[in-house]
Amino acid sequence: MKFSDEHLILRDTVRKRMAEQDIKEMIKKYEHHNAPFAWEFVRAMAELGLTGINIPEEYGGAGMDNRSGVIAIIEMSRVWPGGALVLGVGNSLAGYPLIRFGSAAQKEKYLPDLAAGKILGAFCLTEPGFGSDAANIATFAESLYDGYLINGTKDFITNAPAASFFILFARTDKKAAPHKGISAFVVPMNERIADKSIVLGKIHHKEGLHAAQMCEVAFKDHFTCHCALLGKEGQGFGIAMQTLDHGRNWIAAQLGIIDGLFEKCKRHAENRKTFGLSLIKRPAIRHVLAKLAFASDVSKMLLFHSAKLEDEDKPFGHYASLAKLFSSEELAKIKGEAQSVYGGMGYLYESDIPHFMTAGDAPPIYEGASNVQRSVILDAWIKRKLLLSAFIPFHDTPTENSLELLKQKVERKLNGKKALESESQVFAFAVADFLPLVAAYDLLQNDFLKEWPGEFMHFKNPSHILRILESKFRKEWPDQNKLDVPVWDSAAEDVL
Ligand code: COS
Repeated sequence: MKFSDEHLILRDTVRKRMAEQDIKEMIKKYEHHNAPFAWEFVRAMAELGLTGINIPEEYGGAGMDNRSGVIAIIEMSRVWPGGALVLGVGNSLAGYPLIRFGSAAQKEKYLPDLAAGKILGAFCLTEPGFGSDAANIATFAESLYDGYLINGTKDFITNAPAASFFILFARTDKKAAPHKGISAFVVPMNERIADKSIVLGKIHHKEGLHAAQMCEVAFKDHFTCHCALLGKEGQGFGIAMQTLDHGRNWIAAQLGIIDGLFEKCKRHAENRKTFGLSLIKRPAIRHVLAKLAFASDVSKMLLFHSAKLEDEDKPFGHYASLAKLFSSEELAKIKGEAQSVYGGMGYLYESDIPHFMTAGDAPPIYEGASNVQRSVILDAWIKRKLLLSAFIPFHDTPTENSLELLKQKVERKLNGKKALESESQVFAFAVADFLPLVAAYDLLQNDFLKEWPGEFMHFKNPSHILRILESKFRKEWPDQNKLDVPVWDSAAEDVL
């Protein structure tokens, strides 16, 4: 995978900026509940063109590609995951649908200020009763002769407290099939509207990522003109899904949190001695560093491939899901081990580690929880949109069809249903968790071994990753017996 000089310059520029003293001070100032909104950070990133990185130059943006977008977020997340999320949502969930589906007037109205970091937008899809089940949202936009009257409540809306406009999804046709009756709107927000027909709730007190403030947004007889419609009536669900495909790359880019942990742990291990020996010489500590490096590099392979497919205008959504699922689940699994490298210091805020611990809990949950990603991946695999090599080395019975046989088993178990709706989820989800490894193995052999983007990776020699993947295949090949579903089923019966 080749990167251009522009990509490398961007990475170095963002890395250098994020290391400056004023950013450290901003983290102290804004990374706690009830802090003022981090506009100072938005403006600092705007100076580098990062508030409009994908916005076309004609609207004042940097007009850079999707790989640039994820590189910037990786670099921000390495240092400040909460700040990175403000920019991530601003670009991917608010900027992208306007660039992609907005009318000339809508683009003219919002994109220049968005690119300049003067305003932010927010993405209003989730409702108190509908998160994963997005097709069933209840917010209703009644079509009147001169516009729409909107009623309903959205929740978990990142950047809403600071937003100047909302990308809003509402039902416009109650008779149509759930996903066909949804439309998208771009609804302006200003002080005149606030507290009257659009009511913002209190800022939610989250576990972490405090800078990325989030609240409820209630629409109460809110009138908006026909000109607020984004795309055509009934196209809203497709717009939401395509925006989320794009956004999932940006969330996968929060793999920068793994990089941040790796660097902090490595530095600490080099400086700290126990029992007369530097921690970095201790095998158990070195293994944690290797696990973090593996998690980061494999996540990057999946993510860079996904962003490259998107740059080439090819279907990429299933790779975005693979990248998001793998990076976020690995992060959630491994962050405790990283914290343990720090010992008692890792429990103190002055080490910065707790911010990374709490930030690391969010990626498996937001922008499509891990089970949604598992379902998307399985669906794409079964429908042959996700083509993976049939040959898996070192499988107990290595036949060329082993992956095909696994697919047939999953298909039989799902019996025509999606994994989210099925009663045979445990086995199917275990297979979905395994597929990012298979995809990474394919990518390594077909692309990354030839051109290892060493500037972005921890491993100097990718053949080590190949060996780890092969050993994981041997150990983790999804097998019904290993999962022991009946044991867990009867245990569940016992507790329910
Ligand atoms: N791009 C374009 N269209 C898509 C699509 C995508 N990625 N995914 C689905 N669609 C289309 C399908 O093609 C289908 O259209 P047709 O009937 O015209 O063929 C339609 O949407 C319905 O698809 P599907 O039946 O797969 O939808 P489901 O209701 O089963 O929902 C999931 C699928 C669960 C994947 C979807 O609801 C989802 O992503 N939920 C999570 C939402 C989310 O991420 N929320 C976080 C909000 S941001 S913090």
